[in-house]
Amino acid sequence: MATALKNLSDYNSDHFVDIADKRFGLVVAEWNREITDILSAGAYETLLKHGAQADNIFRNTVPGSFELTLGAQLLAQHEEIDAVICLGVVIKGDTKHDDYICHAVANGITNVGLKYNKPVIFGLVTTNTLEQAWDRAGGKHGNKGVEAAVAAIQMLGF
Ligand code: RBF
Repeated sequence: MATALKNLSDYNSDHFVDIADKRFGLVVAEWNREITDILSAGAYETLLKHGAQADNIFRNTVPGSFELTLGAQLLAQHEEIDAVICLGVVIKGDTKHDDYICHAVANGITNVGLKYNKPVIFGLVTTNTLEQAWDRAGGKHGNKGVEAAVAAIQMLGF
């Protein structure tokens, strides 16, 4: 597969903008929480590592990934929030629920970002199996929470 093992977890931070005074919203889905907690920790630690202040990171949970859009909007609407990071895990099942959820979130958070003119990052891990999700939460495909935080920082420097 062309994208095998390609990820942003090995990023180059040389040109990162100063985020010491930036405020971040983290929206984390509680569905598959054992995995989303790891994504969330990865994002949080990455923001701190690159200079964000703990007091400037506002973490909120929503029941499932479908609610990430509203959670993002409730944070993004505040002028003082500079970027929002959405984190969730959607695993394919016997029905098409995953399609509906993923498309809704992709469209929804895109619209929130465009409406408020600020980065709203898509940190939704969408996999066929639980194992593939673990691979993306600190496993062989890195930690997508880390990558989501990196994407937020990169966009703040745009
Ligand atoms: N939320 C997730 O974050 N990940 C899932 O894999 C997931 N699977 C779901 C499967 C079904 C059949 C349903 C009904 C909901 C699922 N949800 C999942 C929850 C969804 O995102 C949302 O929280 C609920 O549908 C309430 O709006």
